[in-house]
Amino acid sequence: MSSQIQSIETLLVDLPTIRPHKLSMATMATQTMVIVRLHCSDGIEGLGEATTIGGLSYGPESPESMKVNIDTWLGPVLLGEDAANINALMAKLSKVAQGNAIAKSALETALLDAQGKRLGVSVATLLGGAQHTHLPVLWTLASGDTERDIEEAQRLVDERRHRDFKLKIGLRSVDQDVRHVAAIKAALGDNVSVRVDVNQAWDENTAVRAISALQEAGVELIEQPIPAREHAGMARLSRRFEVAMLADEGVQDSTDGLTLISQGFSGAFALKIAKSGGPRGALRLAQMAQTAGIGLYGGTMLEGTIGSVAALHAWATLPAMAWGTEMFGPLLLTDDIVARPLKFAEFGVELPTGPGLGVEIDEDRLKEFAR
Ligand code: MUC
Ligand code: MG
Repeated sequence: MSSQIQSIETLLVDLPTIRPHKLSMATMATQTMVIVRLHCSDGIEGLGEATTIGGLSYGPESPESMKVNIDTWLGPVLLGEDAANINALMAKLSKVAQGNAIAKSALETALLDAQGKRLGVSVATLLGGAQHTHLPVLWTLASGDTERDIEEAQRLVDERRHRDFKLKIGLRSVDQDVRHVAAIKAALGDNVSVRVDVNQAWDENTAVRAISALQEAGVELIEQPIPAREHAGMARLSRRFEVAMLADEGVQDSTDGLTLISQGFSGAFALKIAKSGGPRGALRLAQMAQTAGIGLYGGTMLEGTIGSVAALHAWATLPAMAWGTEMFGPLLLTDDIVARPLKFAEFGVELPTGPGLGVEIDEDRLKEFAR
């Protein structure tokens, strides 16, 4: 029996963060997500999430523009179509809309969730099958205060919640940043991994100076030190240093992946379903990375539970990722809009079992936080 897409609802949801989250381009006190509810003629609902960071400061889509674009352009072309044919539906979306990767990712997630529920299988099963049910998760230290970051990290290590930490730098001077990172690494010791994310804040000369000092301090991974478009620069930095480079904003999808690989980049790619227009696009990039010997990292746009779970189903289908994942988004928020929160323990998270995403909305909470 076929099922048609009947209606697509979008809601802006604002959730406060547990503390200010300071990135080089924005300080977050709330996270805004666009929640997609896709209703099908067989009574099945698919859930999706479109989330970015800091309004328009991270990328060209804002929460408000994603809602308008789904309501006006993307959603209407799916109405009345066969809900089960995700290939055909996503091809239709690429035809009517350039870009808009995050909005497309939310719709693809909702289609996968609905189809999984229809067949009684998890999204990971739809994507070929999970190879893991527990995935490692790091934590980002971004309070802006060195002592507070050290206390936060030590508590999380003691609780066995996280043992890998990413530090957000690039807002202050290189000397201040290096002192901050080195103090944290020295305090936490050799049993934890310390990485930095510069979010494109440096030019290449500054990056060379800073990375030498960070390598000396024991940092293990340098994420997006220079602007996203500077693929050749990223390739040069990856060859110059022993410490590994991680491409994030510079590798949105497999097209960017191909450019970086052909320029001689080595290191790792941060996969994000939001950057690649959905879980399937992120897996296409992962396959290219594996072919080229590039390490994998499961990245987040600081999504809430729905978006994080969608990514986890995709990452679970891959071989163990060299750099783990950062799917901690729900833990950065004071509240949640789902009935059963994700289980974070033993330095990682458990993959929900489905059907579909395996996530259920808490309607009261959703009402409370919907704009
Ligand atoms: C980014 O650029 O990686 C991921 C973790 C975090 O704290 O910020 C994000 C965005
Ligand atoms: Mg990043």
